[in-house]
Amino acid sequence: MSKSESKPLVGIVMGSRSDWEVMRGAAAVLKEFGVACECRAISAHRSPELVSEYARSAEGRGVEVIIAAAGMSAALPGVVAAQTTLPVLGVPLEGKLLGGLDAVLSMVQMPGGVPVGTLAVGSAGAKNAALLAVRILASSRPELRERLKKYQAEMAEQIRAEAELE
Ligand code: RP5
Repeated sequence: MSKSESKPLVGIVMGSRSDWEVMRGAAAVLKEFGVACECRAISAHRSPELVSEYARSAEGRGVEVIIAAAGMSAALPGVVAAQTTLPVLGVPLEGKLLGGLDAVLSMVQMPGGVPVGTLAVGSAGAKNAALLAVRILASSRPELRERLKKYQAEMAEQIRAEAELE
């Protein structure tokens, strides 16, 4: 991917601006890979029309993958997935009561026919959603595939270098 390509290929949406602290981690990973993204706080419950507008227009703007994060009664990924054929990656976020289990249960109970690929809760999920988005994009972009291989190799090398505890 050339550094000059600035058209957003990934859309990151979240249910509230309060989710940005975690989800900026996804944007950071995409930046590391030179993948442009657009980030929006839109709520399935508080602004349903805005979510529809977003989901229905994303493909036309050139977006290829949508990452959708939400906490509590986490409807956003499913509502987005219902209105697009783009792959939707769901990131459950921690709420105040159940540590994110509530959001996990919302996302993994999508009815057949409306797929949402659900990641881990919180910052690990945000990071992995971005990496999974890069893997999806890499299927038709060999340069991204090479960057992913380098990323994995460097990660393993860092673990090897720090493996010894005593
Ligand atoms: C969800 O409710 C959002 O995704 C957020 O995680 C949670 C709380 O939102 P705020 O009350 O902080 O706006 O819809």
